[in-house]
Amino acid sequence: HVDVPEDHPRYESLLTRHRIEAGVDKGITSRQGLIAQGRGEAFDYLLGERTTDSADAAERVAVAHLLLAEHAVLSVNGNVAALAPAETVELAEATGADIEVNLFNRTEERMQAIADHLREHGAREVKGLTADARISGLSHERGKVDADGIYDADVVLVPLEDGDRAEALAEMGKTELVVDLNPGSRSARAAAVPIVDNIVRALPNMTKHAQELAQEDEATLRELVEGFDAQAALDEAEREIRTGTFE
Ligand code: PTJ
Repeated sequence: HVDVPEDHPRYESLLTRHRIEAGVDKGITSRQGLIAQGRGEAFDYLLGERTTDSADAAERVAVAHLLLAEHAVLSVNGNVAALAPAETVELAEATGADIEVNLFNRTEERMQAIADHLREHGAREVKGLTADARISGLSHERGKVDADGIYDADVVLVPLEDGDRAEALAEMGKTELVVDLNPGSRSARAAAVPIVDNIVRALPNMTKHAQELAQEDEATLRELVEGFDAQAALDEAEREIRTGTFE
């Protein structure tokens, strides 16, 4: 139970914080996830806790990638599972992507708890538990993935990812879509499409774009993808942070 007054200026942020706490209690989120959330909140505050125009544009391009993919996978960690389980399932349905649990601090208990949690929120198939392939360039535990999941994917959405793993996935030649509130993070810089937005806003907005873009032909989607400039998106996010007015 949460008692957050709806007129509190940080209402959404306090609710989000509570979801992460509940995730830790349920064995879904790691304790490090609490620290990651705090970092994210600081950037979100500086961005005005809204989806900027440039983040919205990046979300639309990311969806075009997911729709054009041979095999798209949405990677889920302990923070994403706690914050937006149903929203993850909805985006997967809208784009035909697979869902794979992929943890930075992998434990079998947390893998299982997250897979169960996603199924409770409507996921039909959850990958990640087989762990019969490796991301090259990472230590054993950190590199575990499914052969018919992330290993095989051409396009991967990795929200709130650790920098080393984001770089290793990019080096494997995958088109990486990263959601990260810090435009200076190595993950955001390694991405083909950096999305500087809160995961709780990014996922539903991407599903909305997917519903629109599903009507478009392949040429239109390719044009969207080719017109995107990752560096310009990062620069724009930085500019928003520097010039924002804070409440
Ligand atoms: O569940 P696991 O074991 O896979 O671990 C997940 C965490 C997030 C703990 C792990 O990947 C980690 O330690 O990540 P980092 O290195 O702290 O990076 C997380 C990044 O996500 C930081 O740049 C944060 O600013 C950003 N971030 C945090 N919360 C959000 C966010 N970005 C978008 N939305 C958020 N809600």
